[in-house]
Amino acid sequence: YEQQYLDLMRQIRDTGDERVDRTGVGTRSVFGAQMRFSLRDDAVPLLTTKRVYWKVAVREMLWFLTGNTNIRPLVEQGVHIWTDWPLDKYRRATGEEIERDAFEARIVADPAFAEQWGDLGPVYGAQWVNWPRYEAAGDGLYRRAEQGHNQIADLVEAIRANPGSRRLLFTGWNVAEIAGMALPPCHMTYQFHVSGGRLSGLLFQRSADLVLGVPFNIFGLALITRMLAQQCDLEPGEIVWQGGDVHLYLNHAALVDEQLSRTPGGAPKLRINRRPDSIFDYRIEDFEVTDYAPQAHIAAPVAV
Ligand code: THF
Repeated sequence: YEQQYLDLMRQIRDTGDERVDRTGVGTRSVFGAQMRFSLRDDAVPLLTTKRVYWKVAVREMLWFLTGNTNIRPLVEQGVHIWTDWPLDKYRRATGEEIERDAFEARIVADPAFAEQWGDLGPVYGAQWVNWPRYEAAGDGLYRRAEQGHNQIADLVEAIRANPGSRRLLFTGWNVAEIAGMALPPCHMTYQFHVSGGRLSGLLFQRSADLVLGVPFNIFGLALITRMLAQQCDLEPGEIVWQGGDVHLYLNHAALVDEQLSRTPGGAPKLRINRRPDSIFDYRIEDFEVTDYAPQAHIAAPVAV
């Protein structure tokens, strides 16, 4: 299964268009790519040609499901993958050349500081579980309702009630709120499909950093599909990852060569050791990865 990822990586390295991107780092990219992975028998698409910190991806997914959009709960758990955006904003706004570690320490120590500087705007979680809903307030006016749409809760209900539906999806792409987001959603739309008692998941990702983001995003897709299947008493089927602009950052070139020189091995498995009462009640200890013996981690800089 991992060969699909490595083939895509090689294809972009060898044939991708070189273009200037938003971050100024520069990328090579192809437009439109698909990968499919089976989830049968607890199989999980975790790369073995480098270590992927899967618990970081689980913690991120559980954070999305809380609806929280502040990095504070992530940083408290030692998850640093969202720190660079608030840090960049803070540095620009204040001119203070604060180190990343010091910034994170302040986020954890000072709730008011975290509230002011740690929020990413209405990104993933906010849209997934609390998409703004408006109610009539008379005179043709509308006001924002206290409680928004919970797309995830609605999805669980919809899969249970109407598994043949072609509308089993949720999305983070809220056009009206994109301007307020630190970053518009990359992994933006998830769709699900039930066939023969098995639940499959598909992700459309508009922009895909193949080295850093995609290994997390395909694992995340497998994870949410497994959680939904468990909640809906279905067996896991397969996942389909669909990318729009799929790219390699030019400053990752040497790391890409290193990864492509490695041979994948093993068949990691994901076990969920408890069946929580709802999709919102999973905890990090519920997840276990076995048969995972990856090659060394490859550290790569993130383009902000
Ligand atoms: N921006 C860019 N340029 N790439 C991305 O992958 C990305 N994301 C999210 C938003 N913007 C992005 C942030 N997600 C890492 C992983 C996921 C991220 C951001 C960063 C990362 O640095 N991973 C390292 C270290 C992990 C760790 O130390 O825990 C890794 O090697 O995996 C795509 O969703």
